[in-house]
Amino acid sequence: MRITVLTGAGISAESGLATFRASDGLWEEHRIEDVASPEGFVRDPDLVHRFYNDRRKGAAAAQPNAAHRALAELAGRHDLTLITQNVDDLHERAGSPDVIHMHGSLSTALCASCGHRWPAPAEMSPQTPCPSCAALAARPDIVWFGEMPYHMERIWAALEDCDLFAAIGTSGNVYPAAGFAQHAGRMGANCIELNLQNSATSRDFDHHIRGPASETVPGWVA
Ligand code: BV8
Repeated sequence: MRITVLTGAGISAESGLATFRASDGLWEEHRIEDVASPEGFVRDPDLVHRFYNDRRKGAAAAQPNAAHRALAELAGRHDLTLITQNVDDLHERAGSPDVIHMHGSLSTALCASCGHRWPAPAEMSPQTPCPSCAALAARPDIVWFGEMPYHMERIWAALEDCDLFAAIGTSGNVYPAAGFAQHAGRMGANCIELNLQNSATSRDFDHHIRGPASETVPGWVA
């Protein structure tokens, strides 16, 4: 059976990483849309680097939970495509072999001048030079609002080919990810939503499993 899974911030909540909704979309009284945006980066690159340095530190201190581990184990038994909206590396550290980070990753830095990518240092700043072209144009390798998510061709193919689509811990507020269940369902997939509560797109799913991911995901993959 071909399975495509999409995860959101809710799968990392029990690892101690705040979700966007839980933080009321705020970080240090800044609206996340203002920080996680190209305009926000141009306006105040130091603030945006601090925001991601903070999250990079939090992610490094967090541990994968039973939900991350259950998905890693599932990859060993089924044809699984794992797509995440999350920028942490908890899926990789739980053992998932191939994680599609559609919104980028805290683990890499990107040079806005030459496009070079390299392992992100713990602390980035506007003074972080690109190791390839030496320009002071380093940015977090994150997809901000208004930017094109990564790996979309591969993602559309996985949505169109799968027999089962599962969304775990996502509020269904951000597109194009929020439209994935509808797309997969139209192409014949059975869609299941694992979440604490209803999301903005619960109507797009055939089944709903309610509860914390660290309990529901291991039960679902068993
Ligand atoms: C694009 C990286 C086009 C940053 C992120 C109007 C209509 C439709 C679309 C738009 C529109 N206006 C603008 C748009 C487009 C926009 C968008 O969708 N805006 C929204 C606000 C309306 N989208 C974009 O800009 C995207 N790009 O459209 O590009 C384009 C086309 C061509 C060329 C160029 C461009 C890019 C969006 C990416 C933004 N970057 N992340 C960072 O992380 O710092 S988004 C970020 O927020 C996350 O990645 C994630 O996607 C989103 C948060 O969502 P969730 O992961 O769902 O987290 P949330 O906190 O919301 O929910 C947590 C859930 O977990 C809840 O349901 C909760 O119940 C559950 N939960 C909690 N605890 C648990 C749990 N579940 C289980 N167990 C638990 N323990």
